[in-house]
Amino acid sequence: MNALGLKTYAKNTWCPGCGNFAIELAARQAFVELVEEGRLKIENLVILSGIGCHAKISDYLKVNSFYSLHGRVVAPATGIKLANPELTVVGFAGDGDAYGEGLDHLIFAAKRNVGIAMIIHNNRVYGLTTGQFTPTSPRGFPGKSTPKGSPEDPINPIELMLASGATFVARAFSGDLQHLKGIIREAISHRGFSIVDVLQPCVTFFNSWEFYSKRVYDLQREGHDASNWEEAMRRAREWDYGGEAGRIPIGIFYKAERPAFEELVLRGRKTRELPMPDIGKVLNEHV
Ligand SMILES: Cc1ncc(C[n+]2csc(CCOP(=O)(O)OP(=O)(O)O)c2C)c(N)n1
Ligand code: SF4
Ligand SMILES: [Mg+2]
Repeated sequence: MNALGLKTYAKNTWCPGCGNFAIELAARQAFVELVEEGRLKIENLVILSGIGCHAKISDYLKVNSFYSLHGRVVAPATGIKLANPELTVVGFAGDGDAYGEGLDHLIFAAKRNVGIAMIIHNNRVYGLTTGQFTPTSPRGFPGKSTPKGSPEDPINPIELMLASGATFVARAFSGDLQHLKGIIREAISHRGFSIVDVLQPCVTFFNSWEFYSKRVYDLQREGHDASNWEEAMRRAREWDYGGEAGRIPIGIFYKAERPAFEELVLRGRKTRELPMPDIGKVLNEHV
């Protein structure tokens, strides 16, 4: 299999220079490598996306896909994983999508350790709806809905995911393709819930290429111990997603082994082997 084989014929409408291109390419290369290594069956892969510029990845990748609603990637991803735990389920979501509208789903998936990988296209802006602020926009961000500058401080999704019990928490930068691909591979291969916050410049509404390029450094190259939760939290606090920054860590903050939600719920059984209620009877009794 080659990476070009996983491209569709859909016309790509992302703006030239958008960080989404690198995320799509890195994911496609990661899928192909995992297939070639015998660690993934392409027919068992399901991707999901929300609504936004990022979501067009479902149009561009020739794999099983589900185009969901804004903020609703995690819920159907969880349902798909529970319905057939043999599937590899990868959700692609925007920052407005995952950290705003759908935040509660994300927190509960982390808490439960549902076996899905979430890749967040974090451009820190609503791209598709032309430039409103999101939960990760810095204070003072002059978006369309905040022309005088957002008065709010951003949330730090790395801290939030660590506090929610996520067993794989990473950050990548779409300006470092090889590193991003490696992190996506690790996230997909992880047992349980994994999240990768990808710093993705939106060249049209929040061009952060230079800001990130000058500041990112690789946690793993600096010997970070990803099994140490307290140390992960300390590294997460090196940058708060504000406008000012010294260095910005990328790589795996935290990784732990815990049984996945579907293993605990299904206990080795396939969903179709579980006793199913007679839906007609239930409806007749309650409607
Ligand atoms: C339930 C719902 N709320 C709001 C919208 C309108 N809407 C569509 S895309 C979008 C913003 C997308 O931003 P983000 O999730 O950050 O994705 P990006 O476009 O930046 O990739 C919004 C608010 C919608 N389609 N559905
Ligand atoms: S508006 Fe921003 S996020 Fe959307 S395609 Fe253009 S550069 Fe990318
Ligand atoms: Mg966005």
